[in-house]
Amino acid sequence: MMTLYGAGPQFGLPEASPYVTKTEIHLRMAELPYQKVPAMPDTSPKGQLPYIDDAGERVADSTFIRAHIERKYGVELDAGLDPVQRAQAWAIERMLENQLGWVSAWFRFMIPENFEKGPAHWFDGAPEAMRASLRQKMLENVGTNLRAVGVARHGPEEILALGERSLSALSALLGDKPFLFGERPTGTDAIAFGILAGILTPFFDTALRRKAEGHANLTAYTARMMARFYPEHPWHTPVRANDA
Ligand SMILES: N[C@@H](CCC(=O)N[C@@H](CS)C(=O)NCC(=O)O)C(=O)O
Repeated sequence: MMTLYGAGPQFGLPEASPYVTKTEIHLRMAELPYQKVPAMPDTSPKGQLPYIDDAGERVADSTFIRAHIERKYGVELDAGLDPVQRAQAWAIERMLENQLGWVSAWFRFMIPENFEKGPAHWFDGAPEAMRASLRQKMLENVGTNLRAVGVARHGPEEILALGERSLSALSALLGDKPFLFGERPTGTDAIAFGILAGILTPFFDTALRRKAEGHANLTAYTARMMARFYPEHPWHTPVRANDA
C-alpha cells in the first residue's frame, strides 16, 4: 500500500500542511488506498512535505505526486474539463500555491502569537536545550523564503490586501457552483480547499481569516469540501458579522 508522509492533524485541521492536504484529497478522489505517516520535511527527497512511497518508488512534491498517480493508476482528476478549463485550473493553482499560500504562511509564522501557539510546537519533542534555537532557525528560514518570494517585503496591510485580491478572485471564479469547475470536484479543488481551510481554521486569529469569512461562497465551499473528503473531521461554517 502507498505511504503518504505528511504533517498530520493539527491547528483544528485534518492535516496541517495545505500541500499534504492536496495530495491526500487527490488520493481520496482517485480512491487509492494509502497509509499516512507523520514526517519532518528533511526526510523528503526534496526537503518538503508531502512525499509518497509507492512500492519503493519515492515521489516528492504534490504536483509530481499527482502526475505519478494519474499516470500509474490511469486516473484523470480533471476528466471532463476542456483545454481552456485545464489552462484555467493551472493558473488558479499557481495563484493559490505561489501567492495566497505564502500570504497565509506569513500570517501563520510572522505574527508572533500565531507562531507561538502553532508552528513553534513542532519542536516540543526535541531536547529542551535545543528547542529555542530550532524554533528560531525555522522562523528565520521561513522569513528568508517569504522575502525571496516577495511577500515579506511588504507591510502587514499590503500583505493583507494581496491576500484579499486572491480570495476575491477565487470567490468570483467559484461563483455559485459547488466546485471550481462545476458539479464535480477536480484536481484544483484539492489545493483551493487546503489553503482556504488553513486560512479559515478558528485556531489562528488573523485579519486574513476575517477577509475569507467575508466571502460566503468560500466558507460554504470549504465546509462542503471538508464534509466530502474529511467527513470525520468536525468543522464549522462561520457566520458573517452582517448575516448575524
Ligand atoms: N511545491 C511543494 C510545496 C510543499 C511545501 O511547501 N511543503 C512545506 C510544508 S506545507 C514544507 O515541507 N516546508 C519545509 C521547507 O520548505 O523547508 C508541493 O507542492 O509539494
